[in-house]
Amino acid sequence: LVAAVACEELDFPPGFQFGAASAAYQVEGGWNASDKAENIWDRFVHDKPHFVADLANGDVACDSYHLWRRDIEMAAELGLHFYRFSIAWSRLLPNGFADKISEDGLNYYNNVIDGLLEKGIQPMVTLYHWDLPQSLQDLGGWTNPLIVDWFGDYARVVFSHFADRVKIWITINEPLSFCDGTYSYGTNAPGIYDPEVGTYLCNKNVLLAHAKAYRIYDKEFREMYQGELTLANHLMWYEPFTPEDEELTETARQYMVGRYSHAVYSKEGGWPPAVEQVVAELSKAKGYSESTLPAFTDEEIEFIRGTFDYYAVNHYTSQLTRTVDDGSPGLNVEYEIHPDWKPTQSSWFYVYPEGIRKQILWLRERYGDMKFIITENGYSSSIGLQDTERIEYYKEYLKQLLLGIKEDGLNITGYTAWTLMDNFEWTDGYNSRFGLYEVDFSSPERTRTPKASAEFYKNLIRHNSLSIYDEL
Ligand code: GBH
Repeated sequence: LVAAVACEELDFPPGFQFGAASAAYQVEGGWNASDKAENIWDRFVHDKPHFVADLANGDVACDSYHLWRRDIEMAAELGLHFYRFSIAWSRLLPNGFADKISEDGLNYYNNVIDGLLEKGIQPMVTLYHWDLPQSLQDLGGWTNPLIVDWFGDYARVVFSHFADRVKIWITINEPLSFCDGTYSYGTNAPGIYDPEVGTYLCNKNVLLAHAKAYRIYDKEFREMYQGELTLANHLMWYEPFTPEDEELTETARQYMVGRYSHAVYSKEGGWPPAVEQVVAELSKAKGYSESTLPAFTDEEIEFIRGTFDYYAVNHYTSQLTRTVDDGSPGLNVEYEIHPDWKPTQSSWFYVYPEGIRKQILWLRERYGDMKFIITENGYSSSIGLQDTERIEYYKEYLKQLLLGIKEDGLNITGYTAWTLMDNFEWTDGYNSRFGLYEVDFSSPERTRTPKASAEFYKNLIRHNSLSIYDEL
């Protein structure tokens, strides 16, 4: 009896959905195939190759542009309920604008979508995973407010061609990673360092662009297709170093997560007050005449507020936050790693399973009860098929999600492993590997081989339970 109870505790709720994810630039290759136009990652890796480890690039990557049949076969081997992939804007709309739709682009994504559905796998589609058409970057990219309409037009093209078969959508993946990554750190394409102004222009336009796509779907497609949309946020959980650090830790969370969530998910909308305060203080100290965080009008606040059907959680890791009270303006926090947290192959990434549960509880507390889908979670290792550490990682993080579901009553309905196969890990090139399948990047065939974790994931899905692993 005891064993039976213990077993049940490790079951996922009936109907829980498991998937795996990828992103266009990281897997497709075919960077100039047919009429595909250049995007900001193509430009970045060709013009500034030293930004990427080993001068690697995604020109060929996993060659999924040609090998998509094998990708679908892998998804089927794993028994995935859904496969999350992204559409390359510049493959579908070579001009960036909706004036010209690529036939080959349409065919490619139709093939992937239909191929998945034939195997009973639901497509989950991301509209934007960081690969802006270069032509739009040349007009200012995410800092130009017109991008709200450009993105809306792109979204409408995508919906009108694919929304009959795609029911679950992510408009924009991790604005934190590409707004802050580009403008605050200069390490993301297009690598323009402008932390005081650029980052916040990007923030505002991203939120409006997301809302635009959502409103277009609402008005023109929802009645017919009944899909679900939101944006996906990268959530790094912040844990206070000591109880005295709690207050500033909360500000850090608002800066990191609230900046991309409050406008969409909170009752009142707009920027989180703590973020307004931090940026206003900093701007004043730097001599700007007003805050460099662009204000929202009342109409904009209403336009963005409530544009979600679920919350998309991309979570990998946590950090400790420690107050440095040196009286300087802005957010006086230092970020550290707990000595017990195990490192991974990625410099930013340490293992702290409890963080994922705490992060989602925080979201529910701030924004109310809603449906959560884990849209990315996974482990970074070096090359190798015997990836026991990845299996450990999945078990531990999934166990925390089960605790969140069963003990806290969190409404988590799905989980997405990042990633189906090893791929181009942005500025880490091909050194950090997150795949369930290994990819041989030295072979022209880009041979894919299941790792031990693929077998683990397959069994987990088949049993809908972690109970098959007695060592838990
Ligand atoms: C996600 O980003 C992405 O959605 C996905 O494309 C990516 O492959 C996956 O996770 C794994 O990284 O090296 O100090 O400049 C997760 C958040 C944002 C973490 C960018 C690494 C670079 C930090 N990532 N960040 S640094």
